[in-house]
Amino acid sequence: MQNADVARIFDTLADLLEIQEANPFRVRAYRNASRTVEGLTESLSSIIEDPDRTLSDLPGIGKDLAEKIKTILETNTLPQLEELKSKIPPGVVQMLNLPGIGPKKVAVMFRELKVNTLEDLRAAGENGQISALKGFGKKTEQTILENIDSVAAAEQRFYLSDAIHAGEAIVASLRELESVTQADLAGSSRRRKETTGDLDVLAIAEDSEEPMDHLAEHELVAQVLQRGPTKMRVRLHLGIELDLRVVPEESYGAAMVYFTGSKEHNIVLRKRAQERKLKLNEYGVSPEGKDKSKPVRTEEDVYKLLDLPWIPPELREDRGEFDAAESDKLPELVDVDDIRGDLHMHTTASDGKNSILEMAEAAKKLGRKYIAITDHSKRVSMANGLDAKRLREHWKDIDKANDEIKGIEIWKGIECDILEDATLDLPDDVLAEADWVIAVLHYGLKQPKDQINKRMMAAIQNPHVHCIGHPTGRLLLRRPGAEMDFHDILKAAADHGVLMEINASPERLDLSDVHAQAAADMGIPIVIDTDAHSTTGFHTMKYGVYQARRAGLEKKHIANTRTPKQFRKLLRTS
Ligand code: DGT
Ligand code: CA
Ligand code: CA
Repeated sequence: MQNADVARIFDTLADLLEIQEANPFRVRAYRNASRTVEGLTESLSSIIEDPDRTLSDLPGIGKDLAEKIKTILETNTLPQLEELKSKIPPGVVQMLNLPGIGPKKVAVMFRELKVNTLEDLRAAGENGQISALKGFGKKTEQTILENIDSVAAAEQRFYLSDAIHAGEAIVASLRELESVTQADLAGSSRRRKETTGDLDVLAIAEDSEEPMDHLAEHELVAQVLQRGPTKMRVRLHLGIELDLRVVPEESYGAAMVYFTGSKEHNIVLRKRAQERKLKLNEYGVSPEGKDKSKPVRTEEDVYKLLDLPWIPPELREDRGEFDAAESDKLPELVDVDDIRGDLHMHTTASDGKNSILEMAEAAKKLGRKYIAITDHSKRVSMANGLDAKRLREHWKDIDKANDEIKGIEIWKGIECDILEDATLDLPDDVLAEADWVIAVLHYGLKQPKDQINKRMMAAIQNPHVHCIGHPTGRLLLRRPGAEMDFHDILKAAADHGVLMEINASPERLDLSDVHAQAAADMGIPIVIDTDAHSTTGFHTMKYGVYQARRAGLEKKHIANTRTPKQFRKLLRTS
């Protein structure tokens, strides 16, 4: 939780209260608090930790709001917010994103038209019911109808892998155009955030019509939504929308910084500019009071004017990158070429599509020096999980494959379920024979926190477990992970010499960036694994590496950048 998250919660609370037509003074109190928090130059937690200071000294923050801030920092939410959310349908909250529509108008539509979803609202508009409301009109109704699709799409997020795949293809094709001298991906996918809202692309072109015509005709594009002289918005067949902006060469650096974001990072940059009597925006950096910008062709130019080294996009979240940059301690982020091993994958023995040898050959082609075959244990019956007997047979096959192939080591592994009752799915004497044991949660993810803690602790304390795989069990865009006391679990893992995985599968990316950073901070080696279920599944390694980069991790933090021999030295000796 950062200040910006707290501010956002207060803003949402104010919006929801306003939709409920609550007391305007209460609404204003939350809005003011949000502004105060957003404008702080230090973190709320640092104020709380300072014995000489108290939150209620901040303007607009009374005792009650100070308590609420503490609750948010501890629980990531507020009981009031959850209660309001349960009363106001999510579709109604989405209506706030319609241009020109604020909470007051949403309140009227919610009350008078009884609309619960954007589709309800569309129907009401098509029947002329919106324009019949007091304070609305034909024009407002028209604007609402025109923007419902965009608002509905904006709420939807996409896996980074899907977004980046399309975004990079479009950028590559723009670069080939005659009039285009440069094109790049910006926005959250350049920052490698695990999910993407929309794609942002910037280009320098002598003739802005050429790239726009090209985009309109691109095979990935389904529809042109807007087109102006230098800006265009399209929807791809994938469903995701993409903004293309054609930018003058001399402000390209400023535009790249601005549209790469994050918003939180940009806020700090603008503050630094102000401190230096400069104005920073997407067009450039200009001395205060003058319109003429200094030329900022590259991002380096922009950062330099703010007395900073260039900061890698993955770190631009206002999560400590400025302190690191100022003290010359920006990490040298791990690169996908640093990866030497891959220690989580499946074969036809459970739910994979290829044999042991096929997997090993494919991994070797990618330059891997060692892999672990980690098929499922028996609890995962729908994936044909292995019991002790089948597993031992399977390991004999791995021995055979190892003899047949040169240049890569194949380790005898298992992805062993941590059962609901906090026992492991296979007996200790079997696990003891493995080269590599990953313990994972698959079932009972909704168990109470205490039981999840107990399961994780039991796995970590088992002397044969080497690593916890996809630690929270979350599936992005589909289900949250299990609730657990993560800090305590990391502490135990550090104490027992258990490694933590970043599962590179694009729908998992588990550990998250924040969790991975916390684990590495505690000295826990991180393993980035593909969890490949076929030879084509190895390409996802880069997404795991991106996640590690967002966590600020270097080669030394990632266990599988080591040689097999060095890697073995990290393993607990049971
Ligand atoms: P997304 O699309 O939700 O995955 O996230 P982003 O980060 O790509 O956000 P987007 O597409 O709304 O805007 C692209 C960048 O433009 C964003 O990272 C920072 C910048 N930006 C957009 N709106 C604002 C704003 O209101 N203030 C500031 N400072 N920057 C903004
Ligand atoms: Ca975006
Ligand atoms: Ca955008």
